[in-house]
Amino acid sequence: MSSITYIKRASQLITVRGGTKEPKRAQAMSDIGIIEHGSVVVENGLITFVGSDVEAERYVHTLTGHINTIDASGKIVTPGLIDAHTHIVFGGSREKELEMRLNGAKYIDILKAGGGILQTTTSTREATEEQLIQETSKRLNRFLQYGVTTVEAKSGYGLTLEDELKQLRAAKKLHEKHPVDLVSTFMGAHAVPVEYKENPDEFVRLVIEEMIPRVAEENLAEFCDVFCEQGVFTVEQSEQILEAGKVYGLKPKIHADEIVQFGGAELAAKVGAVSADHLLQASDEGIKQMAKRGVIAVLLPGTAFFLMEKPANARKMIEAGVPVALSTDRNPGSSPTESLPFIMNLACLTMKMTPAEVLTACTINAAHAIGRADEVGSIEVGKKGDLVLFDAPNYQTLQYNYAVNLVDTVIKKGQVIVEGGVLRDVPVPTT
Ligand code: IZC
Ligand code: ZN
Repeated sequence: MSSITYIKRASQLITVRGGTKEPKRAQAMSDIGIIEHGSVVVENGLITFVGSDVEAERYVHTLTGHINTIDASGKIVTPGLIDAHTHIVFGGSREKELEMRLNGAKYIDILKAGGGILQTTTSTREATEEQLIQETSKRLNRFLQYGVTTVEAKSGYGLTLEDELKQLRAAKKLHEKHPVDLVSTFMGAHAVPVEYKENPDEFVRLVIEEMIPRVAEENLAEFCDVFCEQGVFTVEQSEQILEAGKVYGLKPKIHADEIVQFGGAELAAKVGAVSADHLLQASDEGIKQMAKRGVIAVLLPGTAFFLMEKPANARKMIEAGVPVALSTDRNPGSSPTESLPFIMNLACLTMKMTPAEVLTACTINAAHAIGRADEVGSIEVGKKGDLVLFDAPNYQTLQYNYAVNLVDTVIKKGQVIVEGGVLRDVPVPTT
């Protein structure tokens, strides 16, 4: 039976069209393809019509079968938001770190002392795949309530072959069963586990020779990521890991220049990374090279906020022609939030991105950062019917109101998942 969803009378339809082939850069990031008084039609999960209300009425008259009509009067409609950088699959929690940090401890020192990522590694190793699925489903449900319909999910809290596979298998099952789509990244090089503390190169060898081939063989990830940072993985180790991933078809991503200027942006350009993420301390030369090579900057202003640091220089990157995406960085240590709309607020208020640039960064550019620009990230014919109705008459209102949730309706592949801000019954996936 065919299913038709017709969303009409949007005060503004924010299509973000025109960026499917290449991510939007510079001035093009401000071009969000607004249709005033616009309508969208989704048939069998895919968008089949985008245009004015008047044209839409004519189109809908040609259709047969039941039509689920949604009146978007007074609201804007955007593509489903995309979160291109999360560490969403994990066990345990780290709330004690806040008081430690308020007392002056630094995020990286907590890690070096065996806490931080290593603490989450202990609790993730203890969790079963089923427990990881249950915990992560709750986080995905919250993402949906914030209008997020696609998320990237990194491994990196297992740090043994079996525990990394467990995290990635959990993400794969969630992708199959939860309404949110997940895109997986292997990040075995997230931290050096305690058992390799005295011999980090041996751990790098394990990542390269055992983990990457197995992850690729089981088809559990599309990307490979590394925490390239002073005291974590060196530029040389990161390069070896990302090059090894490429041999197995895993596209490179990199946690770059978050805490100190370390050459991460330059390495991203050198290995042809799809994205370089964080970039708080990226050098001018690194930014230039990223622009030249087309590396997307995934900026995470929520992490800077939560760690009480100065955020990345988004304006400099946009002006240099680097395509910018935004993400929550959802993880239990440096960014415990699913609110991508709040990250959008922070991007405006702390990095001076404009409301239009911010929308591009959380839709089509984020889609490019996870290799999904041909399927999602804009409201264009042929793409998935992933849409959000925000209770705002124009897109500026979305950024003007901060830390409030203006999501009214979330539509995933043409199906209404969130209605009046409330999540409909989502079956909790099981293994
Ligand atoms: O658990 O702290 N930055 N990895 C790199 C993280 C943050 C996640 C964590
Ligand atoms: Zn991260």
